[in-house]
Formats: sequence, C-alpha cells, structure tokens
Amino acid sequence: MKLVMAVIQDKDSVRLSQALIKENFRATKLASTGGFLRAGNTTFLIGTDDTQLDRLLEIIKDNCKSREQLVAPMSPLGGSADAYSPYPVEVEVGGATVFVLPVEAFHQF
Ligand code: 2BA
Repeated sequence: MKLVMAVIQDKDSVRLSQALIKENFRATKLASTGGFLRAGNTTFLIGTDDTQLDRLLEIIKDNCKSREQLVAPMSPLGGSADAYSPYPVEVEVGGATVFVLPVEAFHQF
C-alpha cells in the first residue's frame, strides 16, 4: 500500500475530488499554505493499493494544471525580512507536487 500526498492548486481541487470519487479512490483533503507564495493550496492524502498507483498518478496529472501566478510583494512585517521582495514576481506554479510514501500499516477502527 502507498500513501500519496499531492499538493495542488485550490482551483483544481473540486475537479480532482470528483475524478477520485468516480474512480473509487478514497481521499482526505487538507487546506494547506505554500511556503514560498504563502497562498492557499490543497493537499490530498490518498491511500491506495500498489496496483492502483499508476492510475491514481494519471488522474492527478490529468486534473491539475500548472499556471503562471503573479506574486505581490510580501510585507516584511508578515514574516522574515530575508524573504521580502519589493517587486511583483511571476512564478509558474505546478499542477501537482506529489509524494509517494510506503505505508507500514493501515487500520480502520
Ligand atoms: P509554494 O511554496 O507557495 O510555491 C509556489 C511556486 O513558487 C512553486 O511551484 C515554484 O514555482 C515557486 N517557488 C517555490 N519556492 C521557490 C523558491 N525558493 N525560489 C523560487 N521559486 C520558488 P511548485 O514547485 O509547483 O510548488 C507548488 C506548491 O507545492 C508549493 O507552494 C508548496 O506548497 C508545494 N511544494 C512544492 N515543492 C515542495 C516540496 N519539496 N516539499 C513540500 N511541498 C512542496
């Protein structure tokens, strides 16, 4: 069994949820925040059999798009002064950042 952690953009989360339900994958959605942009994103935790892993990755890939995002300057009061940029920055935010972890045990009580 594997645990797939996928960080995706909020805009894709409804579509991905629906695709996962349709194909019978079970998932947990967490509201998360990107460390760089400090903008909201969504993290999916999905437990799956090894045999379904490739299909799951395909679904994530098909339902999450990368987009250009213009980042407004961050106030140094809101965080570390080291991270402060006075100019807007354009970054390409990926469709999905995916981690695949082995699961030692799985229980439902
Ligand atoms: P953020 O950390 O807000 O990063 C958003 C986008 O900003 C990144 O897109 C990347 O294009 C850019 N970026 C991030 N750190 C940067 C840096 N130090 N210098 C220049 N540009 C930088 P993605 O790479 O597609 O990442 C999208 C989101 O996925 C990230 O949001 C973060 O929440 C998560 N993520 C990405 N890599 C991760 C990792 N190794 N571990 C944990 N979470 C990760």
